[in-house]
Amino acid sequence: MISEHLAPTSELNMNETSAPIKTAKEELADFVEIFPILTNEILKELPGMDMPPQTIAWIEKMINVNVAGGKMNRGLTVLHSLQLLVEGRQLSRSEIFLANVLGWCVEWLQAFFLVADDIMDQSITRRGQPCWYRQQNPISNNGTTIGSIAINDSFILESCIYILIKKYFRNEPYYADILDIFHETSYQTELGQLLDLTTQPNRGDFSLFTLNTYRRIVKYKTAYYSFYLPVALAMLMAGINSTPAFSTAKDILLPMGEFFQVQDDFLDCYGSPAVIGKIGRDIEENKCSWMICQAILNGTPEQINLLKKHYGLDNPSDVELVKKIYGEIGLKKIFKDYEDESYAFLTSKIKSVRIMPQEVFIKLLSKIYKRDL
Ligand code: GPP
Ligand code: MG
Ligand code: MG
Ligand code: MG
Repeated sequence: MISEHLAPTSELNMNETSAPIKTAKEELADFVEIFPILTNEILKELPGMDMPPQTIAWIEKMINVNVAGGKMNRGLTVLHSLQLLVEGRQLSRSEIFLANVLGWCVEWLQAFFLVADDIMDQSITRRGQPCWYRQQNPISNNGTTIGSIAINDSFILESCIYILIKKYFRNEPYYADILDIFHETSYQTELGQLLDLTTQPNRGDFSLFTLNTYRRIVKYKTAYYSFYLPVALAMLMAGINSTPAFSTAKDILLPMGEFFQVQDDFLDCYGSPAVIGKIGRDIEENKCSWMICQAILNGTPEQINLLKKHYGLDNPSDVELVKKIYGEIGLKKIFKDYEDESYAFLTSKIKSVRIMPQEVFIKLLSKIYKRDL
């Protein structure tokens, strides 16, 4: 059981008073509260690096727009998982703070990816406002947009992660492990993004749109960073060093991440932009989406031929036709059945876990099952 893998309590608790038990709302407030502290850690180094006020203001705005304002599920998962991993013992205030710092590092990583992803996917909105690269350049006096400066901004967001980790974790025994996992996860996600982007160019050729290809893409582009990373960080904080525990976590969290991306693809087509904060573009962008893979598996030869003609075109009437065929094939029902099957599959996998508390996984699954944003 988990206690065998934990560092001695004294090492984690450091004679501090335990924090009082919090409601979910208070936990969220604690998480949100430290965001300005972390942003300030980044900003306060800049005058000493001879950065002019205009540049500091740019970075401040860029961080506020892109890192804050998401669902924060990934970020909060670090603390939630740590709490469950220590099995009943109350966390100290400093443990809660450090778990939340790591949670924000995951949110910073996500911001780095999303700023760049929106450029690559030619997306229009994110979290209910124009994507960063489409926003007005605050410095320009002639109404130009941020445009390709957003590429560099995404790099800056990535660098912030390592500034924060160094500031708060350099003396922790697991410092090298968290650096490694952020680097490894970034690489996995970048490989996933490459797989995503390279299944996109050949419009009308459906040979790459198979479930096997799809599953490889989403495992790499989404599951590692969104599901495995936050839990693995909590495990490292808890002093877990058993390889089988990390393998077990991966064995559940990667399929859970796949399920999450299938939902993302479904919502890209059928979600409400007012709720999800983004306007779907998977059809226009010729993406190897779960929707098109399922349409190919379930459609008649005539329907598939029509899809070949109209999928991947940035034109509202073609998109409408693709959605009409999706409706005829019954993709909503196919998705609903898949969601129920995935839930049953993941639940039964979780029930067989012995090496760590099952609640870590149950909590995550309950956050995403039947989500509409
Ligand atoms: C989600 O794909 C995957 C990512 C955001 C990872 C991007 C990785 C990079 C290395 C840039 P998506 O395009 O379906 O997400 P969304 O629907 O939110 O645009
Ligand atoms: Mg993308
Ligand atoms: Mg995208
Ligand atoms: Mg998407």
